[in-house]
Amino acid sequence: MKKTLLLAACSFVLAQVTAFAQSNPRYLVLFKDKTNSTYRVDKPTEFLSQRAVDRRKKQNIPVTTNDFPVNAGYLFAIRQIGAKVIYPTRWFNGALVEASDAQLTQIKALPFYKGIELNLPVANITSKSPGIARTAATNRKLGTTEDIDYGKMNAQLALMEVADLHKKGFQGENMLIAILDNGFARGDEVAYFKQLRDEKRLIDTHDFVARDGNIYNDGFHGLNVMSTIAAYQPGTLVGTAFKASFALYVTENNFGESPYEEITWLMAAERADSLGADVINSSLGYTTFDDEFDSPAYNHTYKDMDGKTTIVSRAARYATRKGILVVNSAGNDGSNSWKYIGAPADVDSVLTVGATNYDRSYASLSSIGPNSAGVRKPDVSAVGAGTVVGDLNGGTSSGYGTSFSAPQIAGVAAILWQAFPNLTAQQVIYVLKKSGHLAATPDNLLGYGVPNLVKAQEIAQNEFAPLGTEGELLSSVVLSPNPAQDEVTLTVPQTLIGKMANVSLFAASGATVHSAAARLAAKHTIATGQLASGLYLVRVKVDNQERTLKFIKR
Ligand SMILES: [Ca+2]
Ligand SMILES: [Ca+2]
Repeated sequence: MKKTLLLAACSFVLAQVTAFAQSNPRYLVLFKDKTNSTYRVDKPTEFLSQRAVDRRKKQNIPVTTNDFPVNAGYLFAIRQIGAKVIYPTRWFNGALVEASDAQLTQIKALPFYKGIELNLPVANITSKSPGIARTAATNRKLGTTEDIDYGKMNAQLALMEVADLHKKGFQGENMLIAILDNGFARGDEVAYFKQLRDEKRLIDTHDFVARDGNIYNDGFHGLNVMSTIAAYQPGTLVGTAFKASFALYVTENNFGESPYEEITWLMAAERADSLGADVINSSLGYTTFDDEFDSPAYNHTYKDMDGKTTIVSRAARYATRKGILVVNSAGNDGSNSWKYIGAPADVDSVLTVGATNYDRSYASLSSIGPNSAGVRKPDVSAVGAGTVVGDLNGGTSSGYGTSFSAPQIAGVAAILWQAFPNLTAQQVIYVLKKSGHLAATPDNLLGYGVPNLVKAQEIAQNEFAPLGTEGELLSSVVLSPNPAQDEVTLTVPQTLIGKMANVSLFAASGATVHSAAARLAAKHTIATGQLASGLYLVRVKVDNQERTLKFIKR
């Protein structure tokens, strides 16, 4: 089944598509080493964002030479030959290069040349191919009118008790989620992302396929996917982590399937890492390819689904080792000949998501496990048959596929991690699995089943709460908004809720404006309406630990 986008009713391409002039083949050229690097592991902010460094530090993940950018001299040497360097890759230590046969021969003679991934060229498919059926998403009514707050998304969220964490104030603030997909058409217009745009929570975008600087002129599968996390239109649709920040990357080419898309996935994951993303959602998967790539040389087999073989799975594995929580759709091959999960859903450390019906039963489209090394997959599941998604017209549609169960879980993982910031990404995965409705009897259809956030909080509290010191926990207190008008709110991690704290407000001069002891709730609001304009400091003190946060009063 050649369907990379993991939805059952597929998307069509919205706008005109850029024709890419591409004369020479492209290769993922690998380098022998990173010697003579000007970078040092003890100065990581020279090549990683502070956020990326902090994410590692929090999880005790060392910065290594694998994190170094590739040797700039090697890229220069390739360019000197006349070949075009499209993207370098830190993790694979190489570069995606466009080269003629003659240029390739010269590249192979370079002293640092190690080899070519797959030993074959890859190409960005440029012509229309029948790889993806282009039918509009169907708009089936769900017949549920139970809830008004979450509107049509209520039923899918209620199964996981998402509201419980939302009510406590964990809605994704300050969590950064990268979405790798085929495009986000009208993401810049639809009303259900208005709050996201107004609050400037879209912090990075890139189109790795067309490289045209526009993520809104390609497909809209990414829009549907993102809506299940990010939509905020109470009464109609509200996503699982609607206050999170986002990085949106186009890595999937609508015009067919090729190994090139595994490489764009790698490039996007590296960029998400550099930026400091906490979570990656990928509603994508790779099995067999189209056109000239539909050959044994390129196509994957079930045996390759061991989590270590395909380019995209190795890329996902690197991402998880850097402390990113990678969520991937299981695939929609449950009812056809492929049947099994695709790549990178086969990676053991990736949170692989299957699809259920609304009664938590197995949706027959959902790809099954285990991976070919025998690791149980999927890990967890969510509604993927008739998932309510935001559509191109700003309304809702029903989506079918693990494409739409995975991002719900990505948002759920983000808010759980926000509530328990002392956990590692792999511990968040463990907690989610253990909270699943099939935790006692996991299987290869739905894994541990549909997670439950009430149970997940209990598990996290019981098994992991002692691991974070108050000082570490205080470091994840978030103050918003900044600048402020009438009030500022401190969002407090779950593990500090109920603790006695001393909260003080100081002017920049050091004069105490206000000081009070309080039992911490998830949200602690301080009135600031009466304050003169200027810089202020808020100090939160729990036992002998304290943290000071700044804000500007307008
Ligand atoms: Ca584009
Ligand atoms: Ca494709």
